[in-house]
Amino acid sequence: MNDVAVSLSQHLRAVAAPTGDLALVLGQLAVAGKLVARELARAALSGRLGTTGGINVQGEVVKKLDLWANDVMVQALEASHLVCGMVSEEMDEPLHLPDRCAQAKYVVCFDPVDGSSNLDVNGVVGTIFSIRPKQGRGADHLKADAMQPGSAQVAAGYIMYGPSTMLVCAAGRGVDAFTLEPTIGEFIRSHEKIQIPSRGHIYSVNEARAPVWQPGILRFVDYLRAPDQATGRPYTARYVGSMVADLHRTLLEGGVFLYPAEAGEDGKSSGKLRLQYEAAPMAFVVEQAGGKASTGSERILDIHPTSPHQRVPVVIGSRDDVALAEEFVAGRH
Ligand code: FBP
Repeated sequence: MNDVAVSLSQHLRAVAAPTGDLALVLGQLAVAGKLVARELARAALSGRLGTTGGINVQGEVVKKLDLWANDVMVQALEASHLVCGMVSEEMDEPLHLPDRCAQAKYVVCFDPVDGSSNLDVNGVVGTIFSIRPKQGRGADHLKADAMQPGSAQVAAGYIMYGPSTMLVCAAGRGVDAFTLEPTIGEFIRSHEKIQIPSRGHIYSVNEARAPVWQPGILRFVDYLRAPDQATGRPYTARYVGSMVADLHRTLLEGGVFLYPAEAGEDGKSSGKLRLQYEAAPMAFVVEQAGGKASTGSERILDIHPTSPHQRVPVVIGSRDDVALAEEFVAGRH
């Protein structure tokens, strides 16, 4: 442990001054994270693994823990009295809390359990969150507030449920990570002002989808795999299948994580990952750590969403690696 243990709440008091409202909302997200971590640790014993049998608005099979964690997030954010709207992967429509509107300051978009395909195999999963300021009043404004571009975020991050539970957060003054100290139930700062290396040696992508990748991405990944000592190639490959886990490694060690656009009938022409509660919050974190986050041709934080569950292609990570990917997508390399 660091010689001076800095707790999350202490850190948030400093970064989220003067009102402390943002600190309160982030504190509630931390509480939700602790509850989800506890439930994950015993889900195989408490019968919470497996599916509900339902299909969500994305057409995906819903896991019991997806819904359970969604309820925990909603309750924790409601209890802050500072959130008047929520967008979640597990809720078809944005949730509006009219009775909170008067004093509320924020709209929160979140993915309660990211990497759900890892849940039943005891793999690493995460929770992703994105906080935008409330601009207007009433239900009509909620949609507009929830549709603000990523550049409007005031804070974003994720909670990773791995060998340790870690909360990684950016609130405008760099990126810090907090590890849950289970014996005291407190998030303690373990990584301060994280800076992503400008270039890495790892690429992370589901290569089984290569046949439907757009040509520029195919050539880029081929380039990374080609041996050339002078340019530090070949890169090696790592893919957990949970964006939180793959992004966290990329943040600490550098390199590039991709979920590109795809061609063809069943191809995911806009990629798979959702802008408001997967791509934009991760882009906010990575840019605050000195990295770059693109669709392959456009800065993710500049995209104005047209729907709460909109998907975007994702190329994110070390500045030089992502810039190179954009060169390949543009056909300049
Ligand atoms: P969920 O939020 O439904 O889990 O979907 C997102 C995700 O699991 C990401 O975490 C991950 O990067 C990607 O989908 C994996 O997709 P694929 O299985 O197609 O590689």
